[in-house]
Amino acid sequence: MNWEEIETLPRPGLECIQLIRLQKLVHRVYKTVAPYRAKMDEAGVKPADVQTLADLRKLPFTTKDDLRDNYPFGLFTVPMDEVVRVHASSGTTGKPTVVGYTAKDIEMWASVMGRALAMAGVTKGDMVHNAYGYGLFTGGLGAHYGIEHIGATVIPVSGGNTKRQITIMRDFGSTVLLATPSYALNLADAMADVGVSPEDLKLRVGIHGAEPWSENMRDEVEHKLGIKAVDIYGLSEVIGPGVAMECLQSEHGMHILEDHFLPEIVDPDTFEPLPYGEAGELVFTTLTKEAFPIIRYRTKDISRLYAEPCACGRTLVRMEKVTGRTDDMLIIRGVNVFPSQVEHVLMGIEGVEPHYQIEVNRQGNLDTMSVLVEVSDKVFSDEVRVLENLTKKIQVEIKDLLGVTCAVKLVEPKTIKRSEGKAQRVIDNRKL
Ligand code: DLL
Repeated sequence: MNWEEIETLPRPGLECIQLIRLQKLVHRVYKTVAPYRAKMDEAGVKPADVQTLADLRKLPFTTKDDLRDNYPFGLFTVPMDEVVRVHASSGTTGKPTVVGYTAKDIEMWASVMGRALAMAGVTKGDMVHNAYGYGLFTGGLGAHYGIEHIGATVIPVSGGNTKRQITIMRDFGSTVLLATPSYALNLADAMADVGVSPEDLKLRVGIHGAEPWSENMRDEVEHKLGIKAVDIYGLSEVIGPGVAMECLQSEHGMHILEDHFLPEIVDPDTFEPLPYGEAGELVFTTLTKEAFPIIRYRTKDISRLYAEPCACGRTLVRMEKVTGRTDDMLIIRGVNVFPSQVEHVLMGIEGVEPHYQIEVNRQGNLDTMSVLVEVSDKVFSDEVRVLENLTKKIQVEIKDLLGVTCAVKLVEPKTIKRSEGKAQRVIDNRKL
C-alpha cells in the first residue's frame, strides 16, 4: 500500500493493521526485554491476552522512570551491534533519556517524517531550511532524513548564528522553514535588524514544533515571516519529530501517523482511557519500531483526540495542539497555571511582544509569580502612564483567566534571552 492508501483507509482497515502489529510487538517485547516481562507478569497479563485493540488497556504503562531505571540501553530489544544510531533528550532532572534505532527504524522514521512534510505540501523541488538542532536532539537529524526521503533539498543549518541563517535563507531561496516556534520568531526579529523583509525571501511554509505554542503565536509567526505556519509534534521516546502533523486543511489539530504510533488519551489522575474529544494525558505505543519499541508511554502532554473526517481526506485521527504538560503545570497558591495560558493572555494584547518569561518564587510560605514581558519599541518609549496602564491590563487579564495575582514587569525589546532551540519560559525558584 502506498502512503495515500494507508492514510485514507476506512477505520476498520487501519485498526486491523494496528492490531496485527500490536500483537507482534507485545510478543516480541515480552520475549526480549526483561523489565517489560517483569511488569506484565506483575500485572498478570500475557501477550496472548491482547485479542483486540481495546485489550491494550490491560498492558502496564511505561514512564520516564522506567527509562531512567534502565539507563542507558536496558529497554533495547536488539543486540547493540544492530543499533545504528542513538539520540538522547535532556530532562529537567536526572539522567537523559536515551533512545536507539536500527537501520530499519531510521528508514521508517524517514518515511513518516516524509509523510509529515507532505502534509504541509512540501515536495521534491522545495528548498528546506532545517534550523532544528543537530546532535543528540532528535529534531535536526530526524527532519533531515525525512526531507531527503521525499527528494527535497535540505539545508542542514541547525540552530544558532541567526544573522547568517537569514542570509542563507535569502541567498539559497529557502521555501520551507523548520524551526521551533520561538526560534522562528527569533529569526523574524533578526530579519528586521539586518534589513531583510519577508518579500526578500521565498518562504512559503513554516513547520514548527518541539515546544508548546499558542494560536496567537502562530498568527505572529505567520505575519512576521509572511508564511503559513503549521504544527508538528513528536518525542524522542516514540521516535522524534513526525509522530503527528497538521495538514494544510486541518482546523482541528495534527494527524497522528497511526499506522506506526497508536495513541490513547487517559485521565491524568485515574489513568483510565478517555473517549475521543476529552482532554487528558497522551499515551503512545509504537507499532513498528525495532530497537526501542515502547508500550503505553505516558507522555505527560495534555491533548485530546478527534476522529471527525478531515477536509484533506485522511482518516488518521487528529490530536489537538498540546496546551501543556501535566508536569509543567505550575501550582501557584493552589491554583493550576499552565504557561500556555499566560501566553494566550499576553498574545492577545496589543503592543506586547511574543517574548516572555514566568518567574515563580516562594516568600515565606507564599508563592509569587512574576511575568517578565517585552513590549514593542513604540510602547516602551511611551509615557509612564501608558506603561502603567498596560501593566495593569496584563495583570487584570491574567487574574481574570487564571485567578492568580501576579507581578508584571515590562521590559525593552530583546531583553529576554532568545532561544536557539526550545524556549525556557518558566524559571521556578521554589525548592519544592
Ligand atoms: O521535541 C521532537 C521534535 C523535534 C518535535 C522537532 C517536533 C519538532 P523531545 O526533545 O523528546 O522531542 O521533546 C518531546 O516536546 O513530549 C512535548 O512536551 C514537546 N513537544 C514536541 N512537539 C510539540 C508541539 C522533540 N508541536 C516533548 N507542541 C514532547 C507542543 C511539543 N509541545
